[in-house]
Amino acid sequence: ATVIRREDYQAPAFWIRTVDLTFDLDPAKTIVTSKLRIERNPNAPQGQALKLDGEELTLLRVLADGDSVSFRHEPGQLVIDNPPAPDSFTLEIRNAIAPEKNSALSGLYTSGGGFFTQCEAEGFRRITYFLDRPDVMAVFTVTLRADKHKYPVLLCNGNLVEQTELDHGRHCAKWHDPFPKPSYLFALVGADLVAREQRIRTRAGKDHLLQVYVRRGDLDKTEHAMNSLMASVAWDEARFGLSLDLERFMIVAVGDFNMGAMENKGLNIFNTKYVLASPATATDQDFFGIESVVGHEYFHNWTGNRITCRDWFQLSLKEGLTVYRDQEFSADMAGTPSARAVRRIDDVRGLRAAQFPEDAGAMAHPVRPDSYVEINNFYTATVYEKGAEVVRMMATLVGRDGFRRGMDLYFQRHDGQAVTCDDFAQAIADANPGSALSANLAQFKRWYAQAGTPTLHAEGIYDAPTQTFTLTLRQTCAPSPGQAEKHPYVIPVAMGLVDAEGRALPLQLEEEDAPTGTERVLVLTDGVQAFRFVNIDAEVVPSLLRGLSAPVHLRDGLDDAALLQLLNHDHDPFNRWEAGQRLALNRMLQAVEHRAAEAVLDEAFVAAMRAVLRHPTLDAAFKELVLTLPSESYVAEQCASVDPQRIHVVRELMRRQLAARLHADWIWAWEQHQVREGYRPDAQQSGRRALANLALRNLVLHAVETADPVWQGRAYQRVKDAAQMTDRFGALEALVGAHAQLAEPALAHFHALFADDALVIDKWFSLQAMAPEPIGEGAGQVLRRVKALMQHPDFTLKNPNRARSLIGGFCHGNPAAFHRADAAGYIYWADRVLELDAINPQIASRIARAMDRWNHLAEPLRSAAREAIKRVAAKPELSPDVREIITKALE
Ligand code: HT7
Ligand code: ZN
Repeated sequence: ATVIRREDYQAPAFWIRTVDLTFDLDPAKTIVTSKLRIERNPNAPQGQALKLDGEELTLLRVLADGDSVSFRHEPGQLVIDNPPAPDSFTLEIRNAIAPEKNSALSGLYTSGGGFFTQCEAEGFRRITYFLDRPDVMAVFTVTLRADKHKYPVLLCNGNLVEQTELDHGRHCAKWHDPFPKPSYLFALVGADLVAREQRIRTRAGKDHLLQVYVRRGDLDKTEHAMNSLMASVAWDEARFGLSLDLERFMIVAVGDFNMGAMENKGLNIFNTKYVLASPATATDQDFFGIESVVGHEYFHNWTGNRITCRDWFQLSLKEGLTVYRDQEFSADMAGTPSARAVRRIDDVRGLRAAQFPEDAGAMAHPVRPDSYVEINNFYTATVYEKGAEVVRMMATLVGRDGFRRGMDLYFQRHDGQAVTCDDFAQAIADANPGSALSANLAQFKRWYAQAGTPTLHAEGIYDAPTQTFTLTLRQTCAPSPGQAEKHPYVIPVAMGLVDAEGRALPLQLEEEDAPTGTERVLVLTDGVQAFRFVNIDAEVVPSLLRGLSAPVHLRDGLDDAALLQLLNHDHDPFNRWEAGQRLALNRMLQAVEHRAAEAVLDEAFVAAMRAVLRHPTLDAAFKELVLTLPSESYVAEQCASVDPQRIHVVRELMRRQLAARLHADWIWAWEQHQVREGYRPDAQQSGRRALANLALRNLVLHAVETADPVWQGRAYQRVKDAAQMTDRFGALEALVGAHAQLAEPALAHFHALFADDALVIDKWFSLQAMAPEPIGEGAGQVLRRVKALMQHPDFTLKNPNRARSLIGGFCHGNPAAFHRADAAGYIYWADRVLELDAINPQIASRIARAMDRWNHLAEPLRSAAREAIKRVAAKPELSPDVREIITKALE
């Protein structure tokens, strides 16, 4: 396999300034004619051949300045050794492609009878020969020709400049995008679609047309996507002064799509999952996902499109920054400080569930990777979510206004360019001279260069006679693949000190004249540093790393009493939640370690949970987060040698105890949190529904234990007659999660109700794939069901959403059912990876990553896992995507 290295970057020998493309669209044979205006790059070594990228193309003709020119093929490239001598020349290429055969969904492909494209990262080379790299930016003019009856809508980036009728029932549309762009932002759509339209006038006083295109019959599910788009436009203007730069901004939904959505200039293409929603078919979480992905793709218009990446190693330049922006957007949309905290907790849960394990496993890599084989494998939680944390830390170090100044400078310097992560960090620092960021910029940038999650060790000592509290902070970071030694990071530690009465103490370091408030950010730059707080008149508990101010593990040694104090009193809601999770986690880890048969929960913990649940002022959404036990995979991450079965048993037993011992409280919670007004997917209503659904899960679980039919019957009734999906699906989850007898009829009823709605049927598949394995008897039940579901008429491997729902749900989302001593889960995994790889390597390699952490499994799982990975590795004709993942797993 060819390894691409960051250090080998070279500017291209040629630029492509303009592209004139014509598509004669046909599913079996589309003809692409491309006219490229090419210029030599005077700053590159002269005399180089022109090497255009191309994959799976049938070349029909090549002309240079209208004449034939000699060319040859190298793997993946068309080489013109002697391009015309002038500094600029025109190259005309004609080639054919077969969109209907494109099951990888990269390049031009068909879905639901229409044409769609996906070009990031390297899909454009599957359309025509090109310098398919992000630092080559060209102005595109595109003519689309297709059968009018089958493909009445013909869309491309930019502005529609011409529409004409052609012979033989065909029609033609010509589009021009005035903004130079890299090929990965190219898109076209030719399909039978309808659009929701909205005209807006922005703060900047310009008029724009917003459109959301969907299949006929789905228009009633586009209101939320359109509202989210309008909110995104308004937010980016208000928060960052960034206005929409196009007359027309289009979103198109497609049912076959490899990821969530794609930010093509002016023509975003979305997985239907992130567009279509009605209260009857989508949950609050789905509504939230749409808002966040619509925001994310829209925000890319500036962070990604106007300023793009010099090379793919800089991917986090656009992705980390844009995730940070979408997280801030969602937090602002949530409204209240408490709702903001709920958003942050949710983001941190995602980071810990996906990125921390990645950073500790076979695929660990820096936010700015140093090498790759297949760039598609690097659209990772590290590049996205840890990248966003790196941007968040910069914002913490320079403050909100300072970050805005930095962003302004970034656009002033680099608008229209393809740049690096260094350029971004430099702009933020230069706009904030005197900040902790600019003082430590070179060291701060280790966050881009070093892989692995550092650990922050903290020890606080209170000295009553001198009324001082000395906090000693120390950092370590374990080696990761290829990086044996780590150097200290710059770690912003947001913190406060909380006394037994819950007072937040004024914070004054000994070298300061006066306190600076009750919350501050300490900046750890050395391996070890001590901070001495003065005038501390009582014993305090340090509340550290508030809001997870850095993506690190915290080891502060707080005992139960201290954690209870924070759970009850911390002014920071994030750390309040964190304290509750740590209390639960400690109990789970103890039970896992001591193999206690029952793992009985102590009264102090149960009482603390009850106090939160019954708290008079805390928000329902926050309560739901506190009362949800840490996930099995999060518990696994804390274990040196992982026994997923054992963790599952412990968590299930604890769930049952909380269900039993808080029974009256769950009834109260259920009754108090019913939402009777009309449906709104906002923070307040969704929080109430989330807590009511958690209560129902507990009530049904207890009912099954005690053979009480009432709550099972209530849940079943809800599956039948709930007015919206959040409650209907919540009730179905409660029955399935408790192995209630009524689960089967409920599943059947649910399927019958939504048989025609692909996105709802995806939920139906994934719920069963992720159902808890029954404890004791019945192990293997979930895998048997998953295998049976693969034979279901609704199942297909070709649709990524469907494959992810069932196979991804099982392999990634159900550790106890997947990791089995008889290796049946691993055999299933290997078979599916191989099967999927022949269809869609990107989807196969995502499933392959379910084994990233095999090395941490307890025996006999570890050996069985290695055998399964070796079996995949032994297959000679693996895609580079899967080969890279499997090779790294075995290293
Ligand atoms: N920038 C996009 C990343 C992407 C992608 C999207 C859809 C299909 C395949 C893809 N490969 C890479 C999505 C985003 O981060 O906004
Ligand atoms: Zn993105």
